[in-house]
Amino acid sequence: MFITLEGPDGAGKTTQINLLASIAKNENYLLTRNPGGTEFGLKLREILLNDNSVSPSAIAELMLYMSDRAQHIETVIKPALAKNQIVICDRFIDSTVVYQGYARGLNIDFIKGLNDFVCQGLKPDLTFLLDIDANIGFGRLKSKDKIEAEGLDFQKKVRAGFLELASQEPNRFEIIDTNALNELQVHEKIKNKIMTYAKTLSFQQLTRKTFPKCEQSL
Ligand code: Z5A
Repeated sequence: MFITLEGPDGAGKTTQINLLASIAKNENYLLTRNPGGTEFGLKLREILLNDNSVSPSAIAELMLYMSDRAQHIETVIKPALAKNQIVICDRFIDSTVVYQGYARGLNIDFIKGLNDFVCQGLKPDLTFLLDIDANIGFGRLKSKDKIEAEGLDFQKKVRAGFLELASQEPNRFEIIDTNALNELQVHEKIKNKIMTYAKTLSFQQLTRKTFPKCEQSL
């Protein structure tokens, strides 16, 4: 099972990944992130978000996020899924479509095609969209990295982009409105959904093994 957390800046993804770590201890989970889920990715992350001495163009930035993802999938995500681990990733393909596509203005279909190429058929089973009003999310940030420094209008495009993607794939996305929920309330919602989803999956796998001819009706 491959789960991703997405959302505008300040929506609480990092907080939720940390809270999930508390239930992940005894389970077969891997918690990871984009960008920066590998040693190579950490170097790219520094260039992309913190190093103010360089300014990659929008296309160069896109390619760096894709490089980070390619390495991450090959060396971390695929091996973990092959060991039947539940992989939970802080940001993934949707962030690229939203930040480099909807917000920076690069071609969205081209980015989706690049994602398909880099992911080699891998797609999240379930994506939590932590939705937040851009003003509130932006107000929560204590310090701002290079992308967050783009400002409030950029954040508004980001939020609208995520909501648009969620409307295109309602079966994959689970939207959580975090505007009026505290950190633990959001955590409960995420945890419950993951537990329910995991049970449904194991039930389906068991049924497929026992009644293979029923597979199409599942
Ligand atoms: N990016 C991209 O452009 N293209 C791509 O393909 C990918 C990424 C993969 C990653 O930075 C950046 O890379 C990101 C998009 C871009 N944009 N930026 N910057 P990151 O991973 O370091 O940053 P982030 O994912 O945006 O995290 P963040 O900005 O730190 O926000 P967050 O993780 O969503 O929020 P948080 O750190 O958990 O919480 C922020 C504060 O709010 C903190 O004080 C919490 O205690 C508080 N908080 C959290 N939840 C709540 C609730 N429910 N109520 C009240 N207060 C809360």
